[in-house]
Amino acid sequence: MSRTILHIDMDAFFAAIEVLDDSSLKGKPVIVGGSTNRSVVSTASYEARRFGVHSAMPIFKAKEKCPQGIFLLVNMDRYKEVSKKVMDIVKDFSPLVEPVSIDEAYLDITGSENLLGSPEEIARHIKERIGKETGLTCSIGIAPNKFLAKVASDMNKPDGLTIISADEVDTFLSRLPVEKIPGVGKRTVEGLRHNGIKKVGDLKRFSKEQLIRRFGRFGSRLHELANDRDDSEVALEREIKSLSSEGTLESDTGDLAYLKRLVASHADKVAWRLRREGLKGRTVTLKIKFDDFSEMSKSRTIDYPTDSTKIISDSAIELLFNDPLKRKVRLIGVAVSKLKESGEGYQMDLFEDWHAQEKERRVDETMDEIKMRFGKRMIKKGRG
Ligand code: TTP
Ligand code: MG
Repeated sequence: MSRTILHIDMDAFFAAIEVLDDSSLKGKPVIVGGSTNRSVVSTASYEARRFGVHSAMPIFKAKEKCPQGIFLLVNMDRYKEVSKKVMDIVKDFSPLVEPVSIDEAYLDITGSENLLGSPEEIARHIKERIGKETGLTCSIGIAPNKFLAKVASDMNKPDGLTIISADEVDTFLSRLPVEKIPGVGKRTVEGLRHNGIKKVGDLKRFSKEQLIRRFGRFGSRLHELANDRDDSEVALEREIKSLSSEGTLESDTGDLAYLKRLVASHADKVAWRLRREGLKGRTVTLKIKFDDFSEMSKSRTIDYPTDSTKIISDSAIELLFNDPLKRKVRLIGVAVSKLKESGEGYQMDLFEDWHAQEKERRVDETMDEIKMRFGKRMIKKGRG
């Protein structure tokens, strides 16, 4: 059955909120990002983009390109508050809403025509309500699948509304440059071009097997997209109750120094995912499976929710050293539960070790920034 999917993406989100909160910034090149010259731009207003400033560009470079720019610090709590407002509005239009990032969501409105009007009318109505209730503009794409809806929302930014109807899909794909595929990096684009593939439609000449051979797992996705077989569904937001990372060892061991390193690495992964999801947790659990397949898990609840690599890692390592191991270990992992959103108040200055925590927070922030820029595998803390 043909579906109708909407993709909504707010325009210059962080920068637009800053302008909303300070009308003297209207029409000016506003750049939101980190505080030091080593940090990067989160986003820039469309005025600033004209100078060549864009997300992920180092701040010092943005300053070179746009010396008259107004540089502001990220105010995540405020952006989250607005994001919630937007998501609440969107949820009035369909029970099937999938928020994908702070400023973006998919809606499945298949079969809503009778109740809410044509897809275009629904989109206009959403834009109008977001405008009235938040003072911000968004861009919406409408298409028969998620991939094309996302591509469409990006086509007429800002304040855009783009519709790709079912009978336009083929023509659209045959003209769509491959670099517009979400998730396609420079290297893949080069690889594709090297094979004479410039448009998504050009991929049709290749079988699924050929594409997999050349591009790995992503090849199968490329085949789907080119042949209009993006069946991925709009998935409801699930509440995350706990985050974990675990792994089976290459061989069973009782080597505590080695296990300690593994625990630290799992803790690092969990903490990074917590920060990425904007969550903090209070209970740290160490899970162990022994060589006879018996399992054990030990937990420790700390006084305040955390997303710090060091705190989670230290707690898990403490649990590891608490009691002697009764057998060799086959699998080990770390989980964090009792989660809450990072923004939900906790007065850090109530704690004596505020400075230590603040220092760790900065270390984590720097690590995260490097991970985002160069890929997760690049760095591991030199601990353990
Ligand atoms: P985007 O929707 O990619 O960008 P945008 O909303 O600022 O601009 P556009 O009009 O092109 O949609 O991202 C949403 C927010 O996420 C953005 O305002 C800031 C943040 N962000 C970062 O912090 N770092 C990044 O590298 C990107 C791409 C976004
Ligand atoms: Mg956006």
